[in-house]
Amino acid sequence: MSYYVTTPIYYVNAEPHLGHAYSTIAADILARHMRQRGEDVFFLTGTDEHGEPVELPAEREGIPPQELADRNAPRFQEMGERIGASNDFFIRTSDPRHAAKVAEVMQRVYDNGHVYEGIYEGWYCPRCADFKTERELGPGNTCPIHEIPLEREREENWFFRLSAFEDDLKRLYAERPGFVVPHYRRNEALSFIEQGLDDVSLSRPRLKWGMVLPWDQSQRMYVWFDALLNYYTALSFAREGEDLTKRYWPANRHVLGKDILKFHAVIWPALLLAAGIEPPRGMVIHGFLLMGEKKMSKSLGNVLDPFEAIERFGSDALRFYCFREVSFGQDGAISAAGFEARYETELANDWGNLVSRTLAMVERYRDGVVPEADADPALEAGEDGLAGIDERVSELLDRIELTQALEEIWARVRRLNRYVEETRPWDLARAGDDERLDQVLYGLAEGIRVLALALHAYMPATTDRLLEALGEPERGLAAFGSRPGGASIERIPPLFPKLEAVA
Ligand code: ME8
Repeated sequence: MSYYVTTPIYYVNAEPHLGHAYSTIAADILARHMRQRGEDVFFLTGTDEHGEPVELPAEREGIPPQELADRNAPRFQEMGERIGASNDFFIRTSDPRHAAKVAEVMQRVYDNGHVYEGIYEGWYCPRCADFKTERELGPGNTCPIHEIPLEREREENWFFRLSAFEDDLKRLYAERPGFVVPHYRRNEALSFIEQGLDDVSLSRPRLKWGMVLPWDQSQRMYVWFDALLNYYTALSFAREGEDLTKRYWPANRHVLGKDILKFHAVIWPALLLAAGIEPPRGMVIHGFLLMGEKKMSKSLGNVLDPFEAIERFGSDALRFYCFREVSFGQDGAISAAGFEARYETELANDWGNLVSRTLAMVERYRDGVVPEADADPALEAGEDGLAGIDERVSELLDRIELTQALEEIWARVRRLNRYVEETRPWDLARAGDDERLDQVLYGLAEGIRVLALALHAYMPATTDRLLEALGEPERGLAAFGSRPGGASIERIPPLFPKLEAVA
């Protein structure tokens, strides 16, 4: 089956920060997990290069917006590579192939009678590229996200008849209970729809940096229309000489932050319906990473640089930390000190030591060959038993419980550590209890193999190293079934070296 997952496309007004990396990692975990399940996955990310969020900072720097985009888009591409994102394509909305497809879709919306000319008046935030309702305004008519004073704007423009889609949207939400997850974000979006929808402005006469409307050359398109369509347009040109639309559309999951819920959960499906295109199957809304009490954001200047964090801790540690520290879906504070603490206790000690000890004991007591033995029922059974961990993780990831799935895996890491303490293989070796030692070493080697497979979507680089050392070429779910002993293993340097050694 096909599985299409996307991230938001990020504004190229500045360099990427950890908030962007967070969405990309979440989508990457889903993409990698679905590949492990043998699905035909397409994973898209990219950059949003039009509109005032890019035009205004470029103007301040005195350079053309395309130049700013050309400078920052490669940084987002590089961020993806550094964090181990396995995206199949990176879309840039300044790509003329995107523009051509957007024009085609928007012309259909026009031909279907869903746009009209009118006058707009409202509070506009140029950083969000969004009009705020009176209810959304911060104190003193400020943007609640960027904390800047907003201007009251009045202008003539084209409107998208969003109000006409109220019933269609309600039906869509009723038919697909999992359309927006988590459920509290679904309720938020639905209550927004139920309060009654206003039409939205589709073009802006003052805008200099954006796509011209196909039916009115005097106006440029409001950036959100061109941006949302990236998820659809990319499939038509991502692969040279092939149109992937039929194969992957509609998307299974759009991953995004709660700041852009309304655009995705309300405007986006309506726009697709207006163009006669099937809406996406679902979207995943996460909370904000906070530094202290505030959202980490470029404009507030309190960002954690993902490049620096990777330099110090490695990309897998960063991927792990984000999903372990902050319960996926909720807002959560992160900090360098918290990262360091989790790195030491959970990655270097719990997991890293378990791996090192197991490999060392197999080498010392069994010449580096995993003994042939039957599985120890003590490791398989119970709440935190190894049996069925693949199904448990799959079931949780189907519900987009990224933090809970990781906790399930971690419960088994802790269990294996307890097992080492309880069975004391060194005593078994001293006492010459070969049969029991075989069983314990087999259980530990199998345990870390299965957990490495389960952790693979979260920490692809280090689990690859470990699985190679264990002589396990497979990454798919099929490999979760127990493997007989006999494999030769290799000792490898610590997966997560102590930080003193890193610094
Ligand atoms: O909104 N915590 O782009 P953007 C968690 N171009 N996630 C965060 C975050 C934080 N502190 N900060 C940013 C745009 N994000 C539009 C999107 S999509 C068709 C167009 C993540 O550069 C999160 O996914 O402002 C958020 O929704 C997105 O970056 C906003 O990125």
